[in-house]
Amino acid sequence: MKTLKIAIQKSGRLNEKSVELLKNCGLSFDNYKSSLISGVSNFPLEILFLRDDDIPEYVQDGIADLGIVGENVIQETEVAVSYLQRLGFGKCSLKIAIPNSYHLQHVNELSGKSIATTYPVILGKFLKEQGVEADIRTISGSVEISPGLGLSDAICDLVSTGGTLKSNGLKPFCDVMSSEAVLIGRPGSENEELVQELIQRVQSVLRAKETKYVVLNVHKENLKSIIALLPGVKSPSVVSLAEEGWVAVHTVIPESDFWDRISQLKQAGAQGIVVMPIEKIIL
Ligand code: PRT
Ligand code: ZN
Repeated sequence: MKTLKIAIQKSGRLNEKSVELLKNCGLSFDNYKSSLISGVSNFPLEILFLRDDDIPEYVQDGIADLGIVGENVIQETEVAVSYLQRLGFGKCSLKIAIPNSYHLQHVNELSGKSIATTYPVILGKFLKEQGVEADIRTISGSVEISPGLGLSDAICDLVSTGGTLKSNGLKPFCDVMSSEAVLIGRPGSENEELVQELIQRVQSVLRAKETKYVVLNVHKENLKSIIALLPGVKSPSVVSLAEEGWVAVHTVIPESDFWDRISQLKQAGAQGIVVMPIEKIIL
């Protein structure tokens, strides 16, 4: 059987979460910072540790079967890879930002202005779509200091908290794209079965992350209204308690509206609510 290869970032913002995801998939491997490749002992898989910029091409060219990388890098490198799964981490937006002293209202007003970026391909497409003719200045890093140095009027860079823009006297002007880490693959991979097995493991970990396991006690007279509030994978399990008239309800609740649901449950008579993380959900 062929050994699959997955490329992940060697160091940087996506490394830790990528390693954590693979470990949560039950894969056992050493994560030595010095090595470029690591074998997985309990799955036919090798992990390649690379610079994120190289990952899309490695996958496109078949050097790796799979990769974990930000959408921004995929779009910028313009490679032919398929998105297999959005991973929910590394979230950020590519934004055009302008100095605080500028009072621009509409994207059109960027015409004739210079914009420094490390994303000339994505920015070029965006400006074309908007019908804006601006001067794109491609630089290799520290984009945020370029207006201050007089190198450009505006910048186009990734933003997550907005702190970098703020501390450089810049403000967001418009969104170019939003991005998160994605699992990518190559259409028609020779080892489709193993790829599918890995995707299923990844999806079961992601599903589990989106939900919490909840156990609560309720008097039988309130059980109906509690059940009406619960989604569950199917229906909740109801277990009798030693105390007459009381039951324990076991269920899963989506992380997204968790606190709202808990307060509704309390109002409906739930007591002794215990919340636990879920490791995997296999459908
Ligand atoms: O060495 P290698 O080439 O592998 O890494 P890198 O330095 O190119 O990338 P790295 O590790 O910085 O980022 C990897 C990926 O993380 C990016 O491609 C994005 O998909 C994602 N990501 C998420 C971010 C950010 N958030 C982010 N905030 N990448 C970069 N930033 C930078 C941004 O460029 C700016 O300098 O953080 C600064 C802004 O952050 P805030 O929080 O101040 O807004
Ligand atoms: Zn990079």
